[in-house]
Amino acid sequence: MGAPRLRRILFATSNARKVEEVNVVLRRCGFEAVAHPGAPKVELQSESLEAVAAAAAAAAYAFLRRPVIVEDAGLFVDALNGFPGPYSSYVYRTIGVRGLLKLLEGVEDRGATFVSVIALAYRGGVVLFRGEVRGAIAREPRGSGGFGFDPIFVPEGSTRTFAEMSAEEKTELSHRGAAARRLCEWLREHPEALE
Ligand code: ITT
Repeated sequence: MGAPRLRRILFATSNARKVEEVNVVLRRCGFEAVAHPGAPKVELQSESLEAVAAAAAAAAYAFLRRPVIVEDAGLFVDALNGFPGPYSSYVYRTIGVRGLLKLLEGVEDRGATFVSVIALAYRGGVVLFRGEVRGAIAREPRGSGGFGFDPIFVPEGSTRTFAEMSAEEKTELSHRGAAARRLCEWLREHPEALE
């Protein structure tokens, strides 16, 4: 007997790491996300991750005509009043990890929250799943795993950065893992959504 078949769901993203992490959770509950980087990327300019993810998912669904998930994530730093938050992708591409550390030079309050919002668009509309993790911004980058700001984020209860963890360990603790677990519960209750 082979392994039970996983039900596939399209994931409109250009970030292969996101797919890998979401799949750590989805595979356990009988689903598998498949990257679909070809869907048009509609990036609403908004301070709400929910609004960005929902608009992107609706646009991807209109294009693909198949159930699809989109994720929007951000790092909210307490001492910077939540910056870069919804602008994390842009900030990462412009000033990067080093630039963010520079903004926090001499700052004692290292608290931060990573937030993930997964939007599922299907025939019945758009459903949102949110996950968060509290943590601290390290004084310097450590580790080579993960992506983005992983080398400087130490989740609460750990001494290691996300970049010092395997994808499985990170997902156990991460914002994305939490959002994916919510998606998973919902899919179990609404299997017809993927038809
Ligand atoms: P998409 O194609 O899915 O949009 P993206 O990488 O541009 O991929 P986002 O728009 O959600 O993703 O950007 C969020 C940014 O926040 C991302 O570029 C990272 O710099 C950072 N980020 C989000 N989640 C992260 C995580 O788990 N670890 C480290 N950095 C993360």
